[in-house]
Amino acid sequence: MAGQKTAILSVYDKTGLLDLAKGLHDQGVRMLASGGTAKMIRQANFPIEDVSAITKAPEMLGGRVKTLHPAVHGGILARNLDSDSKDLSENSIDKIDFVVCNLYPFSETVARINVTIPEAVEEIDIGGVTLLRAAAKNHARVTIISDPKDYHDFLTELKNDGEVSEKSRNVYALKAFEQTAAYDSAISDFFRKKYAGEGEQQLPLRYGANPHQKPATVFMPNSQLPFKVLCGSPGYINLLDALNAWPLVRELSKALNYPAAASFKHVSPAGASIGVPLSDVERKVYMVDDIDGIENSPLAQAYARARGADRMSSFGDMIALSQEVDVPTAKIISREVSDGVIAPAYTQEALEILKKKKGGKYLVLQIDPDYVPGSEETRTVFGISLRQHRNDAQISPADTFNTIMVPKNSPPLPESALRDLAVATIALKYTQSNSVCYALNGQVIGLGAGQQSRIHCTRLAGDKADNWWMRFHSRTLSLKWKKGTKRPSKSNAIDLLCSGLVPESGIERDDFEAHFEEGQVPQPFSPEERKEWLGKLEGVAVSSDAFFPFIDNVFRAARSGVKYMAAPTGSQNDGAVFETSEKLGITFVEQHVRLFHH
Ligand code: 93A
Repeated sequence: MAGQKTAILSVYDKTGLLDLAKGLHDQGVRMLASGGTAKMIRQANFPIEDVSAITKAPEMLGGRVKTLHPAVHGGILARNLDSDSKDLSENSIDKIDFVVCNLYPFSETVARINVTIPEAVEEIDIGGVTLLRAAAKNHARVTIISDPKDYHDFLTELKNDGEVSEKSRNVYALKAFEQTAAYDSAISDFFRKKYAGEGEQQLPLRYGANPHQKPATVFMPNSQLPFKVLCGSPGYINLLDALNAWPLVRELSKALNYPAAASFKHVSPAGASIGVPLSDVERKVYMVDDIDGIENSPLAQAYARARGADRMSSFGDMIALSQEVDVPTAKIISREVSDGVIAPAYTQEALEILKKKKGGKYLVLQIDPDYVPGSEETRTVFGISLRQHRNDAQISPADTFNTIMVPKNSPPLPESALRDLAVATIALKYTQSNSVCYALNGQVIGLGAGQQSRIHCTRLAGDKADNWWMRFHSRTLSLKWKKGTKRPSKSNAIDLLCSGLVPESGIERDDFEAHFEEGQVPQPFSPEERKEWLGKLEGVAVSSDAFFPFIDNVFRAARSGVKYMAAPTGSQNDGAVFETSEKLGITFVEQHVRLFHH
């Protein structure tokens, strides 16, 4: 029939098929279909031809080849070009106008428990994917219907207008492309689990964020994982920590040309530092005064500082180290409560030490130091995908902190301030927002993470910096521990003392006293003692991941010895913030890049 349109139908899900066949028949469309599809339509007494009517070849290989034929794909892919028409007529092929197809249920099949590989293989649709893809490719002329939900609108349009509009064809083509993409990723997901060596391209995890969140896995779609598991087995949160902590230390080390370390908990740093040499007092405060060889290991000193910044938060940490891990660093790690470590390399001896930790279950990851992630990152939240350009903003002590807002005509910042602002700012880049960080001596001394209010961040970080400094007070340094007191118990008692929370009575008081030698329980700090000692904290640098909306932040920072502040600008109160900083003797630097991180 001249001008008659032709449709190919090949559907696994036969929902709505007879209504569709009726509609197409009513519109005078010639219908061709694969075996089961044709059978159902024929039984309903609509005129239908088998695909073999045009291919002149039977379905074969038990259905593996049904529609794969030039008579089908030539008819679908031909454009309205003379050369294409010539090719078709020389091969006696008719153009196809509509393709209706949906695929074998691969995902449903592999979701079954104990599905075998041969069973899964049989559900890999080849001809259907080819129909979808060919028709979608030629959507300039061909309509591809891949979802039974679209039958109604498709038929309505055909009935009313006698054809399908370009706009509809575009939308249907997009849907078909999305379907083949999802189908292929379901197939590769299945075979990645079966064939990719464990730990190479994928790794099953015990569970996700919580024990009931199973199954859980880590994988790379197109390449090997950039890390190896040398000991233990990583958990989901371990990896979230490691994959934030590693880029932090790599960046810190590159920016400041020092070995760097970070101690992570719940996807924020508890501490981060470069390997500035430790003084004797610092070694004592950080509980590393008995580590042999630490003075010759900048990496060990970096970790001592990162771990020592906030020992309470670092309890059970995930550690990142920028360089090959040596024995002094491994020795510090070996006696702390910690979950795991990620580093580019380990000396044999250091690795042996770490492998003995936690009864052989300590997590040791080796990261490829040359691995660079792609520029885009995608995550799914509540079933919805979000994609963004990775935060590859560069923070450098030489370039990031040059715009001094106050005091006017201020000389360039000293090296130490640039270093500390860089440490604080790079730490924030990998901290859950809102975040504010205080740094001194090349290390984080107080970090406030994940607070919805900026002032709460500034206070939290400031209180941590104060607590850190109270640990340097002679009273804290000369505590007389009862023999056998464990390191975490010492940290807890020190934290109570330094935070001004020493219990006065009751069983909490008994518990506190139990850590000290007879008659050596420390006196709490009086408000005057605290004020006097905190007054000696000076030269501190503060960075913020976004602007300070109110001057209260400056007031709070000034109370913890802050001399340098860096933050993005853009608040209505910028002027007041600068003015307040100047009055309090603080140099305020504009840091041009907002650094929210989630
Ligand atoms: O095994 S296949 O990949 N080989 C083919 O040539 C082929 N053509 C269509 N499967 C093929 N199909 C699929 O058959 C379609 O995607 C559809 O899911 C199914 C419809 O088969 P039937 O019409 O026999 O029920």
